[in-house]
Amino acid sequence: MTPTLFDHLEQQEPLSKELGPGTALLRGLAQDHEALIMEALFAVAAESPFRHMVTPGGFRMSVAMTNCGALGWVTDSKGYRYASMDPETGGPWPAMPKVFMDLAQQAATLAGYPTFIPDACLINRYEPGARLTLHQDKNENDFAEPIVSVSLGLPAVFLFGGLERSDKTIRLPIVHGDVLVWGGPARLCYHGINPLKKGSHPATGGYRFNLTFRKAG
Ligand code: MD3
Ligand code: FE
Repeated sequence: MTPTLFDHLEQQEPLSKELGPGTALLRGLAQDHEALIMEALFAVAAESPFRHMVTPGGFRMSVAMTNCGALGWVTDSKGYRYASMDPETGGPWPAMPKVFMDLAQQAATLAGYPTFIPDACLINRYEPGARLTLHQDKNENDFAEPIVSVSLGLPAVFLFGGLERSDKTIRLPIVHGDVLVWGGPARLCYHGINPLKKGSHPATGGYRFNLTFRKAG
């Protein structure tokens, strides 16, 4: 059955109890548009290809990344930042597809952030074994702005902690189509993704993709 607007609203309350105020888990919100989203994602990647960035510490990230929108997240020997140009192509990042913007704004509105206008969409591609170790997202200008995260393809275990790296983490299984909104007191919480398990998904093959929408500038 197709989820209704009301279903998504109803699901926010139990999640807020689990992850804290300011958050919302909109299970399956992206599913209705999965074909359009994947088509747009591959069009972005045709223009700005996925690449494994190397951190200032010299580590090659296991997650491959690209971006769309006015700003894109990058890391290199000089640090972590948002940039208006793709360092691989020398040109601007691809425009944010309308289906991305519409989904991000719908999710933000359902979560109580009706004025959210993202200017950056980081696209993460996970292959089996790829992971994101516990970190905070601190490269954006205004932490009052939420982050909207869209998961596609293979399932993952999301780790969600507190404001200190040493705080205890909870494990949240995330599947294709799930949309998470992180704002308010949760915005600066540590989080990560456990190593991806091997598998195959009809929409993405052997990968998991994650879109994170931010107002970075
Ligand atoms: C909780 N991406 O790109 S998205 C990232 O699935 C990132 O690729 C993960 O963490 C992924 O930085 C997780 C969920 C997420 C994003 C931002 C958050 C959770 C967050 C900011 C604060 C708290
Ligand atoms: Fe993050």
